[in-house]
Amino acid sequence: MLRISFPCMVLTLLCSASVFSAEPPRPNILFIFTDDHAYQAISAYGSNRNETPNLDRLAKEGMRFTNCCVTNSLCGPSRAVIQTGKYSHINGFKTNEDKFNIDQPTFPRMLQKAGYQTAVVGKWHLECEVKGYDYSEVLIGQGPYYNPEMIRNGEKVKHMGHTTEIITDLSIEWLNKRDKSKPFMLMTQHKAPHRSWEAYPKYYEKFKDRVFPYPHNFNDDYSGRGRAVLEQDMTIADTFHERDTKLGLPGGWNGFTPEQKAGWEKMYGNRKAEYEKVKDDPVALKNWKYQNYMKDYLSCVDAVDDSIGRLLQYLDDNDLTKNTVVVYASDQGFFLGEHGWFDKRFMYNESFKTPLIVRWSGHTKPGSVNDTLVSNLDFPETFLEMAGVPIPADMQGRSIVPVLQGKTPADWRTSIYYHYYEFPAEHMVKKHEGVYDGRFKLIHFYDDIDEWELYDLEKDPNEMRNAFADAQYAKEVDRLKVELERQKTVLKVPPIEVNTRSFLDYPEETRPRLPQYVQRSNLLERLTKTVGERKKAIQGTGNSPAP
Ligand SMILES: [Ca+2]
Repeated sequence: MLRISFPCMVLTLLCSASVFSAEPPRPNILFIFTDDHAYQAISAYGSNRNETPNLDRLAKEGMRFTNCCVTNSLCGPSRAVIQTGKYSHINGFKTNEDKFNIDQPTFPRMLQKAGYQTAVVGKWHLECEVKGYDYSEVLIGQGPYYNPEMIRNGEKVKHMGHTTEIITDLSIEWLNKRDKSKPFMLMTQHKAPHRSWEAYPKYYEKFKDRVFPYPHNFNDDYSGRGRAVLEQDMTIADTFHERDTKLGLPGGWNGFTPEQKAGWEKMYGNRKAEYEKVKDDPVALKNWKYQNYMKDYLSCVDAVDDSIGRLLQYLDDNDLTKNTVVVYASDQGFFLGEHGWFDKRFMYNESFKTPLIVRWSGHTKPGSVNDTLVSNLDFPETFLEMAGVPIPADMQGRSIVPVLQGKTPADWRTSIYYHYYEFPAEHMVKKHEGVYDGRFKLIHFYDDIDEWELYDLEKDPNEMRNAFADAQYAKEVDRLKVELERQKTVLKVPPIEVNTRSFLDYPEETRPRLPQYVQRSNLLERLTKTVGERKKAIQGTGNSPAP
């Protein structure tokens, strides 16, 4: 007779019990990520300029975040933060001029080690080899809107067609041929809607004759604020160049097919004639640029929304909806004419906050809206927790899994730290750091400046009035200065260097660190003139209303 000892029998029973009452399978993760997609251009976020039915569907079926703040509002740095869960000063990727050290710990590699199949398709922009993925097919640098050359697992591959559609096709192809015995983590990362917003005829048609409303601070004259906003180079009026207005040809024009050239002509053939009519009237010219900016940008968003629709449909058709977490986010926000601007970089809301929508069946309450302070810094920790992988102690964010389940921990962060480094550089946004606590925002601009700003977002949601020197806010200033120092200590931020002499005021021969871009574009000459005009305008009538 076979004798089985009692402890052994218990163990056998326990083992078989765990097989039969198996935990639910680990979820798949589909991370859909865009470049420069402003929350103001998503109808679920209340856009008054466009409709995004597929993103709206995701929000209706999942949780939408209203306070997802990035730590450094720039393309490459944001991606590095998501790979590592660490701030730019720790992961080493502070500006778009940097290269990412891919050999540091990254979350895709941790998921891969834990048995996930990992893939990335689309924009990579970390200026390094792709590692941590079973399959990768990425754009080179920024990549074009048409006919992209991509790097598939290390080999160059040329594609013909629209980049947004190609990235979607490749994502679906990979989903079809993946190893279905393993959970997956797929990052579908669009180039769109990044500058220079080159539309596809199919999407442009809808916007062709539309007239878009203007943000009410479209004609902001920057009064009541300091040198940082005065000395930037990112206005629709002054900084737009020929590719932005489509008076010039797009990147890769010579490789366009005759059909693509005809499509381009159909969309943009009238621009030169329209320009001739407005070019001598600065007000009409600025408005014309804005209207075209919206047509082009929102067409690119439309293509992204279609892509999301296709991916959601794929999950539905393949019985994957229930066990796949879908996360939609952008690398940061974008200005769509607010303060007269395009681009990002500043800690002001339009660029500091990024859309975040998460659908996780059985976990996120359908149609919920959450205002917890979360960040792109939290994404990798969240993915690791979803996959049951331990979160390394040196990651600086926090998993939002409990937040997604509607149970925000009592000790959740009450403020978030921000730091932007790329100066002097394109758009000339000065270095700054700051903290935001959900209502107040304290910003310190430094390097060739030493100026502070405070905004009360409840009373001044568009950040038009710097309240730093207002005695009424002295308490808030003191409190947030302490909080800023506390955050810097916890996050191990090195000290900053302050210099009060403006970059623009140095004689040419002694000006420090003049980057190539600044030399090439006559930026300083142009900016010096523009800043002079802005100062004069402030002496004049003050902010004029939007059209
Ligand atoms: Ca970006």
